[in-house]
Amino acid sequence: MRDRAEADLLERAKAVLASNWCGSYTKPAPRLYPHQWNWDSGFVAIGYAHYAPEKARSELEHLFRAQWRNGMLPHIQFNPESEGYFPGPDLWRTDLSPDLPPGIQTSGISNPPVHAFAALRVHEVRGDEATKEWLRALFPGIVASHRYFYARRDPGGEGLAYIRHPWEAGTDNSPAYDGALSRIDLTGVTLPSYERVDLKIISQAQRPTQRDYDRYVLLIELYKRTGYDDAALSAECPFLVQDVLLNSILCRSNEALLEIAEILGEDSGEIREWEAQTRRALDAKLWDDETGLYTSFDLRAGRSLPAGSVSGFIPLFAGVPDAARARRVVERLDSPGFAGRSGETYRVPSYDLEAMDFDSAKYWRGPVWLNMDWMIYRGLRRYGFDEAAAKVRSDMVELVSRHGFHEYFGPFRRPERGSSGGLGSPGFSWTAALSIDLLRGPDGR
Ligand code: 2M8
Repeated sequence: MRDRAEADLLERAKAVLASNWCGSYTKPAPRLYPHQWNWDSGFVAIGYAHYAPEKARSELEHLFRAQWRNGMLPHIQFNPESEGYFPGPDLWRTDLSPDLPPGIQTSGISNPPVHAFAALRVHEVRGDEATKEWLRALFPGIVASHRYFYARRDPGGEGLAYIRHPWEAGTDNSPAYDGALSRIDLTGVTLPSYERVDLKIISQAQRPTQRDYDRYVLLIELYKRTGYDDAALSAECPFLVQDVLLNSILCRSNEALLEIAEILGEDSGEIREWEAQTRRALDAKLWDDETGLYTSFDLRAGRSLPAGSVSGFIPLFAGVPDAARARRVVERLDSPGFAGRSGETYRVPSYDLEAMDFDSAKYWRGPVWLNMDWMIYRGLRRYGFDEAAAKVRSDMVELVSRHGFHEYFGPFRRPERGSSGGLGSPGFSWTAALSIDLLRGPDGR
């Protein structure tokens, strides 16, 4: 902890988590997201590790109750007592799947598997017997969730899992997906009628468009028609993307699982194979030499998606690039597209500022997200880019000190160039939790 101001910030971050705590897990935001979200909970557990270990443990225990029989960890576990979110269980109808666990309502897609590195971080911070026993109990579920990606989402056996919905990567309306989504033809399609509850809470200027939502809903209709059958969806789903963010996180979590297996004295043969294969495939297939950034691959079109998303920096967090390639990635981070021409932006905008489809207010099309910053910060430290890491850290601290723990932030320091300040929901859990980790350290990889 560096000074008094940071100590105050820490207390304010804890207050955000306290008010979003739901008894056994933490909702991502007070009104906008009233259920339990998968990758949010992983990040949140990291924050609790520093001062409320029982909550850190409960967060992931509660999440894994919703794990499907095929190993998939759904992206939302619905709280039957909470209303006011679309799409809810009535649209998802995951009871049509034979894999849904009894008595639980969930969505029918997954999320980036952050849980192994999150659980390892909790163990690193605590280092006690209770945490080790908790890790032991979580281990088989986490392994099964990785196995699901390899068994059901990698039909070519490449070591790269595909997403079948933008919500699975969590970077929902990133311009990177526009081309792939535009192939979902809406003409003549009758969708169930629905109401965008999000727009009652947050301005349309900061949320995905109606057309985006129509496509999101259409994909869910397709899943229901197949009874959530992954083999059928591999053949039929118009949106199949080997996502660079999800696979980088899978890769970092494989690495963490190897460490956990070692701590627990568990067998790690299968994990070792996943780890090596995904690391190699990411570096070979998802590297874009022209732009010096990693990017996702559109399996339906058989080509790479445009490389301009903040997700392209996350391979650093997983230690994927060699030293020379890592230097190129950092050059890109310092380029006008991500750093601005005269330091007018906060690190790191979610999309290239100089791209046509950049939008400084619209969710994953430009604003800064602190979970991305946290992973990039740790990635930079891992490679020894300490100065670049320090810049990311000080921008993170400045953003939350000035504006509070928002869901995302306008990337500009001053409003003349575009959006500036806190955006989306205030009181956002992962922003608070990862700020706690950043402020409390100790710094690790
Ligand atoms: C956002 O996504 C949800 C759908 O899952 C939404 O817009 O309703 C994304 O930012 C996602 O990454 C995040 O996990 C979720 C909850 O914070 O909100």
